[in-house]
Amino acid sequence: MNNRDYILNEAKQWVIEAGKLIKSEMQKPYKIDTKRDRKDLVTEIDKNTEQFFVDHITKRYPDHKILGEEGMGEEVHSLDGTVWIIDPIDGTMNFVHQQRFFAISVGIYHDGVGEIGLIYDVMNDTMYEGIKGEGAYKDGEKLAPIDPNKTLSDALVGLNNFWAIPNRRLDERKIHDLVRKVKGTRSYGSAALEFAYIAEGIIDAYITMRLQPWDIAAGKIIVDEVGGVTTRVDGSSIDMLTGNTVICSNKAIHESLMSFIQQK
Ligand code: 2AM
Ligand code: CA
Ligand code: CA
Ligand code: CA
Repeated sequence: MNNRDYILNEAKQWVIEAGKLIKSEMQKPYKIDTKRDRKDLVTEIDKNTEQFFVDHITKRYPDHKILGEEGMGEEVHSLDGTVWIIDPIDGTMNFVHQQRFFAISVGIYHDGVGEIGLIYDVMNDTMYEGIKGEGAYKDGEKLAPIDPNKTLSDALVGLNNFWAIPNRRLDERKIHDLVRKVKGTRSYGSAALEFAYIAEGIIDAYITMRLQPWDIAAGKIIVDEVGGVTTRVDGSSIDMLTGNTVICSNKAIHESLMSFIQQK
């Protein structure tokens, strides 16, 4: 991507502007709908924010493609060319119920390679960014590599609540064992922020059974830049066009988590 710095600066400006829009729209009444079930929320602010990005990107970069959670971009069937993978509000449940702990997530991929990742914690006005080959930053300060020596028993691990419920992918007794083994678990309700916290080194792993490309796209780029690993739970590569299981952590914890899940 030859004009990467230019795109980075523009993308960052749009993200900050979108954050301001969200902050002002959330002061007024807004419509809340459900998607798959009563726990899966979407608001008109999610949609308006995605539309904001689509309007800016298509005007400035008509040949770029946009894959967004709320479907305001076009259908994307390949990662050829430049693709913006956008979650306008990651953590909509937090947004609606808590008015905090949500993020804008923007990953920019070129021919399938993650070049720029932005995760913006709107209410804290905190910008995490990852630039392939250059590093990861929090509010402009370079983030240190994550601790490669930390092991599972020392780890604070992000988990989602459905781990507590019997599910077809995994025997929940394994999770009980995992919870016993690790140092602690956390459930933040925003996948993007869990990735950002791993990059920052304030949690050590994130494991979840189903995320979409827009939940992962920016986070993977940021975590890559501090030496973390993000794959599906069987160790295979993330597919940025479909749903994925996800493990994200340093290499050592990643291996422990994979064998924990695979053991009979
Ligand atoms: P969202 O808020 O953008 O929907 C916590 O539930 C995390 O999982 C959030 O990052 C949320 O993203 C994501 N998630 C993915 N699929 C979801 C679903 N079907 N219902 C609720 N959250 C989902
Ligand atoms: Ca959603
Ligand atoms: Ca999301
Ligand atoms: Ca979302």
